[in-house]
Amino acid sequence: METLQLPILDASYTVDAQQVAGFQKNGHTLTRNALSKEEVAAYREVINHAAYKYNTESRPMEERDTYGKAFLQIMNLWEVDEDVKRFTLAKRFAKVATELLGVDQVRLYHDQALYKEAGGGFTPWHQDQYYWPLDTRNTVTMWMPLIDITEEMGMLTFASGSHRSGFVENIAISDESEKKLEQYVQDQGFAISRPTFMQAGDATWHYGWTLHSAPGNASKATREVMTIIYFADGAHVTRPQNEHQENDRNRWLSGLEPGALADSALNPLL
Ligand SMILES: O=C(O)CCC(=O)C(=O)O
Repeated sequence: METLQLPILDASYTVDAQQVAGFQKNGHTLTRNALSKEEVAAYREVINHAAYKYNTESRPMEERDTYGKAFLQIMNLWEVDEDVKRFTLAKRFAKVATELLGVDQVRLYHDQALYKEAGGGFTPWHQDQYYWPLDTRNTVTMWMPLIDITEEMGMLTFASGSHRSGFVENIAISDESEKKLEQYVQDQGFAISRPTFMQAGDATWHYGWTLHSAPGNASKATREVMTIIYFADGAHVTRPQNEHQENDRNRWLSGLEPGALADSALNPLL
C-alpha cells in the first residue's frame, strides 16, 4: 500500500450545539459526510485489505453461533497496519468525539472492522460498556460504513435515552442478551431509532451504555463497517465485572491494574 497517497484526516468536521445536545439526550447521533467520497474510497481500500488479511473466521455461517453470524470482527487493525493507523488516530474523528462527550481530550480504546456478510445474522441487543473496565460514562463508538448501506443491510439501531440506565445486565452479546434486553427496551418504552440510509463516510456515534442492535444483512453485499472507540482522558481502570472485562483489561489496556489511570501505550491521547 502507498501510504503517501492517503488523504490526511486532520481537517475539522463541525458539530453544532444542537447535535451535541441531541447526542447527550438520546445517546446517539449521526454525522453526515464525516469523510468525503474520495476520502472514504481511499480508506475503504486500506481497511478492506487489512480486514481480510487479519480475519480469522472461516466457518460456514450455519456452524457459527448468533454472535459469530452477526459479523466478522477484526480488531485493532491500527496496531498492525500503518495505513489503517492514519484512519484510527485521525484528529478529525477524535475531535468530534471530544465535542460530543463534552470533554477536553479523548484516548483510543480500540478499533474494529465489523463486516456483516451477505446473509449474516442480526446483532443482538447489547451495551458495549459491558466489556469495558473503565470508570467513566464518557465513552463513545464511531460506526462508519465504507459503502452505502440501507436498513436491510444491518443498520445500527438504538434505544434512545437508554445510556442513562447505566449497566443494565451483566450479559455478553448473545441470544440471551437479545431476549433480556429486548424485553428491557420494551418495558422502558425507549424510542427505537435508526437511519434509513447511510452513505459511505457518514457515521453514527453512540455512548458505551446506549443499548443497540442491528438487523441481519438481507442483501447480497457485505456491510463493510469500521468503528473506533474513544474514552475521556482521565478515566481509570476498574475491577473487572466479568471475564470479558478481564480480557479487555489485558488486551486493550495493556494489563493495567484496577485503579490505574487508563493511559497505556495502546491508548494514545488523540
Ligand atoms: O455492527 C454491528 O452490527 C454492531 C456494532 C456494534 O455493536 C458497535 O459498534 O458497538
